[in-house]
Amino acid sequence: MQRRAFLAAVGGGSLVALGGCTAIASLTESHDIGMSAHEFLPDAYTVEVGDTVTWENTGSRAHTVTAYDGGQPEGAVFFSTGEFEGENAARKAWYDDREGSIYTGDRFEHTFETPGEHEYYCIPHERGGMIGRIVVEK
Ligand SMILES: [Cu+2]
Repeated sequence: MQRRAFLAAVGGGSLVALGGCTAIASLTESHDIGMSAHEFLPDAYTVEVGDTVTWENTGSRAHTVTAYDGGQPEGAVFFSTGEFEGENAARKAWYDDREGSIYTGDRFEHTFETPGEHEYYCIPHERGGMIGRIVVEK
């Protein structure tokens, strides 16, 4: 009786361990959008309402993900690294203190609840064309 209970516990333990490995493996591969030195990869990405998009800085320079206030569908929630209230606040914080920057290996995620096109950019590399778009379908 006791031996059987012990074996059952060991069996359960290895299942948990395997589950842990799987979780770690998927964590390292689970971004949707990467970032090179001056681009979002890919720069256009389509999801469905309620989906969460994960960005990861896969490059070596600091970047931001900053929504354009004027580039969102009606009623959409503003999104940005640093979780600012709006684009002006995000820009000011970045120019003042580099707030909102994400560095190599850092991630940012946002859940899109409003259908339509969401335009965003990286504050330091906007002029270099680091601009992206999330298309949210119903
Ligand atoms: Cu950038």
